[in-house]
Amino acid sequence: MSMTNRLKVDRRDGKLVMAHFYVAFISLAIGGLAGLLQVLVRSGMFVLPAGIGYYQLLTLHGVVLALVLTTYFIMGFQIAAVSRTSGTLTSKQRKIGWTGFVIMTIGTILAAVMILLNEATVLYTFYAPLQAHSIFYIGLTLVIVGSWLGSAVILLKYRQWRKENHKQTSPLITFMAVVNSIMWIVATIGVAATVLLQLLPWSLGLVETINVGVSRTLFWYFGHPLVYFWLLPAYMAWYVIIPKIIGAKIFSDSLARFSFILFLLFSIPVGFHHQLMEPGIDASWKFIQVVLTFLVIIPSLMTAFSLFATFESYGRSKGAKGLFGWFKKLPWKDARFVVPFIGMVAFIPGGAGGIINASNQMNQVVHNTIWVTGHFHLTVATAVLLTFFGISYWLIPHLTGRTLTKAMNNLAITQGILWAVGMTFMSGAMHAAGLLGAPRRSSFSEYGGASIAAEWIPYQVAQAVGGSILFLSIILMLYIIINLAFFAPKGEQDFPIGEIAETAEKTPKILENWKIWIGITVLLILFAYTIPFIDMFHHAPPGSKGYKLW
Ligand code: HAS
Ligand code: CU
Repeated sequence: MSMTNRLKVDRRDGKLVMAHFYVAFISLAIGGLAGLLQVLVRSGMFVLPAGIGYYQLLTLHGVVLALVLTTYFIMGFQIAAVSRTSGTLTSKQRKIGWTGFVIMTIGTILAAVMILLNEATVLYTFYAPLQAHSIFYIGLTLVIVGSWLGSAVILLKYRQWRKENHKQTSPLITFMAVVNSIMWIVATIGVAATVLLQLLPWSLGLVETINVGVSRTLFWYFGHPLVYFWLLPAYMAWYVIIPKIIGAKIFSDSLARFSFILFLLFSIPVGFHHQLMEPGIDASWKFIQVVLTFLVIIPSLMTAFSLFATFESYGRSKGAKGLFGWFKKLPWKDARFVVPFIGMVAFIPGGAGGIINASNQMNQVVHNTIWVTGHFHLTVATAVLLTFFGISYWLIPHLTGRTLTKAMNNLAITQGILWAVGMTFMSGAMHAAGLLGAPRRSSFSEYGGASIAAEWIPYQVAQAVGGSILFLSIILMLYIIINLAFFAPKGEQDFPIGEIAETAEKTPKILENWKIWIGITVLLILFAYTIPFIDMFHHAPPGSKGYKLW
């Protein structure tokens, strides 16, 4: 298989990828600054200048980081990975990629402008009955449509590869990008439905009221697979790229593919674990979706197992002894490994917190507290983001024909360590304050001198300390990225793609039988959602008018 792998991403494909990355890193700068200001406000020691609202800032933070940065980075990375392993894009495919990029960018600008004008202070989940300006929803629609074109590029390239390579197993990372793209398309149908059929006509005044339950359910039908859409590209790097960087082999091709298939099956029919405290959904359907949520934990446990196996067998091949001797043999001076590794470690408590969230009764303790914010800053904002940073440290010089110098490599390790320290403070304090009942998504308040609120304040100060360290780390990150894009010495930087261990089993053909997997995905979705949706329409309370609470 590795013989069909080309070693370099074509220059024209590289430009398309870099265009995505520029938007992603501009978003990081804006979102990071917003985050810094938020922790300062919440420490009680800082007031926002110039009439900027706390919730306006929080909306900006969530939208540019959770939605814009992630989507652009992922689209860019997947295109690079597929171009590297399945061949340069055809000019038609590249044209579709650019069209998608332009449409997404117009949408992003429209949405961002409405947030800056304080016409869309609805946070990144844009829940009804909070009502934003219609242009905000039009912007979101364009982002979704643009991302479908970006996904189409991946699927078209894969189809072409399949035609040209009968009977062979596809390159692993291409296969993974295909799974993520299919999942994305199926999931975004939900958010497109609520935006186009509910939120947009309602914000335009074409209809007076909205069915809030249906809208939130369609949102979470999309919102949960959204978090796996962020995670899977990190897993692509963990399964395929990290082994090559450390000089090991991929533990098992079939296991990696199978875990991705499980994500496709179980990522979508689980949205109710975000709605466990909501009325209007029968408890038995919540229970069923909680069971499905526990099934989607399995592929992550498989991933953890496979990574430990890779690390341990590599260490032993280098002569490591004892239970943990392999640990010392890992390349601790290579930022391309260390930065994502910090992400992997963070995902252990991050994932464990997720299991707590999903456990029905425990959700009552943590729901809508800042514990949840702590959870997703470990998962998306550490495990995923540090992996994306780790990827950028070799992919950007690869695409711009430069090299990661020793000095930048060391700076990148510092960046990762600063992130770990800052996030330990910030996320740790968020988890602790959440258990004491501190609400999420709320500006600073002493709640009329309530003694319980006084207990939260030291944690809010700790969050500000952590958030400030994280901001320093972002500045370092941006400095390194600018160096790698424009100033680093010319040279060759590898695009590492791991090879499969000789001991691994042959990959069964059924793993590429899309009819079966997409079929089961659809059946599971219909099973988990049909009756709850019928109930929601049947027993709908009167619709809600729009609220503008800012
Ligand atoms: Fe979550 C809320 C449940 C994973 C993101 N989650 C959120 C929100 C976000 C988010 C953004 O059930 C807030 C949404 C909002 O605004 O309201 N989550 C889970 C569960 C998992 C999970 C069960 N979440 C993620 C991932 C995210 C993410 C991944 C982003 C990327 N989450 C919930 C629930 C809520 C929720 C409820 C709603 C809460 C509420 O009430 O509102 C699972 O997928 C987690 C499984 C993962 C593991 C960890 C495996 C470990 C690995 C690392 C191996 C490392 C190695 C290296 C080998 C079990 C793979 C170590 C080496 C050494 C030497 C140490
Ligand atoms: Cu979820």
